[in-house]
Amino acid sequence: DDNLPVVITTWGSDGFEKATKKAVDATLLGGRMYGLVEGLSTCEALQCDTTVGYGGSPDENGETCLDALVFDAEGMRVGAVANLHRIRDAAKVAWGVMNYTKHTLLVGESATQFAKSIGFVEQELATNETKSWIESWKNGKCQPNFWKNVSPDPSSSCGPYKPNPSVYKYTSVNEAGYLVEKTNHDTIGMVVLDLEKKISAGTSSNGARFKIPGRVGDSPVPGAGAYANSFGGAAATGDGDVMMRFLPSFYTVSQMELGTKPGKATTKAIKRILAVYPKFSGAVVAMNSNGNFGVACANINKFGYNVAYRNGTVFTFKIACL
Ligand code: SD4
Repeated sequence: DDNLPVVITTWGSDGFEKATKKAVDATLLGGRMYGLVEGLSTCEALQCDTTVGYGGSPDENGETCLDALVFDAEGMRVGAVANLHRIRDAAKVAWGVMNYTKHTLLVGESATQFAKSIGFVEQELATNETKSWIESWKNGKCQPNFWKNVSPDPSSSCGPYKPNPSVYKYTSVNEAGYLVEKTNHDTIGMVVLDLEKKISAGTSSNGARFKIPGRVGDSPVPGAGAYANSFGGAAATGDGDVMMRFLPSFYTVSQMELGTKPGKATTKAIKRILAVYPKFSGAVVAMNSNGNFGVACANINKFGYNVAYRNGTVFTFKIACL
């Protein structure tokens, strides 16, 4: 097929587009896993919308930690890292977990030690920007932290903290009780179909702003952030604390396996979540082994995604959400 490889990714802004194109080029050179990892790494290096890679989503302590997942449908080989500290290349470390271990998911400081053992170098993930965010956020002191769902202690002069709405444009509270930042763009989720019509899928993310330290999102969880098998692949973005309760990527791929078209499969996956959490915000992108793709989203004002082909074209679509 002259169009192969084909790559689909979440979010329609510049860095994500570049990552999508890079994934196609790298897949041509080195196959679907190389393409996937190079694509995800491109977003990490470009700090796509500051939601991928270093310099984004500081936790309560001001530290940025990374989540990533890589999934090869061939042989169902999977590697992931969660809450990775001080290492910028989360997708490559996830690939290392897949290639060099029999494990699937490594977490926290231990994931950092593993990364160092295979040659990655520790670097600070905070930037002047994230330091200023955390300072502004702390200035909303003595108010409830929405991630904690607790009341403030009026006698305390500092935390638990709350984001400063005027700074961060937080506009609503989602069904799980968390603040939703309507203007934010998120996680890169990617599905690659290579020259042999084999599929890889994966994610890279720095998670959620001002999260409780140790929080892990959906992105590194197989079946939640991404999933792939010989029938198709899917990847998700959005409110990971809610999404990981529904395994939307697994659900979407399972639907495609039953013969459902990608668009319908993603819609069903999103609707299952909306049935319980009507204000949930997120999206699923999917592609089947024929190269047909589909996308569904909820409560995002025009969700963007990218599709890139072998001839170098990248299409960025914006769609209305449920
Ligand atoms: C997470 N799903 O950590 C990721 C990030 C994201 O909206 O896409 N946030 O929850």
